[in-house]
Amino acid sequence: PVSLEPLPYDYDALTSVTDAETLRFHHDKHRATYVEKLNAAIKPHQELHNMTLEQLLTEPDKIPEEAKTPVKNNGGGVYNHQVYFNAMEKDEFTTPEGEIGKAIERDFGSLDTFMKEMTEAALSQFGSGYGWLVNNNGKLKVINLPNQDVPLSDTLYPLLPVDVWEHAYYLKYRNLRADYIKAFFDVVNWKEVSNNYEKAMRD
Ligand code: MN3
Repeated sequence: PVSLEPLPYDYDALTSVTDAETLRFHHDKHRATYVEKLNAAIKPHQELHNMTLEQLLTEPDKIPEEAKTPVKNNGGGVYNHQVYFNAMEKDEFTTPEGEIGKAIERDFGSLDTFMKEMTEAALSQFGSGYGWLVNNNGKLKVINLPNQDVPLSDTLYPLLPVDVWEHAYYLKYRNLRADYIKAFFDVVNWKEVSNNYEKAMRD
């Protein structure tokens, strides 16, 4: 079974983007529920127990029919929240360095242009979902995906998500999704994004 990873920081560590109450609900309730429901969905199917989370999400042919939808939705919820929570850090605006910094300049022109495109993608996601910075065959790209779909395939690898489900921002920002996205950039953990990029280029 998959377990709930602890947050890599305190509940009050990200106050420039979110408050402790939102973070507590987001992690201890929403994220935990995806973990519980994924485990419940795979429990009756012995053949799924040795598959990694990535395999469960990228090899749908191996999933029995009745488990396909719950594995996709809840497995995606587990995976996406893992990438999201790890991609933030204690309040401190930093900028991407090294290879990821160069790749952002190469593919977007500047960090500002990247942030504009990422904001646009996250804002225009109708309903629940995420804005994503992804590696697309060696090129960085910004996309959005609905619900808990994962950008994980032969051609896509996730680098940085911004969760735009209302549970991520509604307590503090109400309907102002744009304000939440703007503040999100203040807590991006670029070291983690850089690690994700290295993984994407290696695999
Ligand atoms: Mn969420």
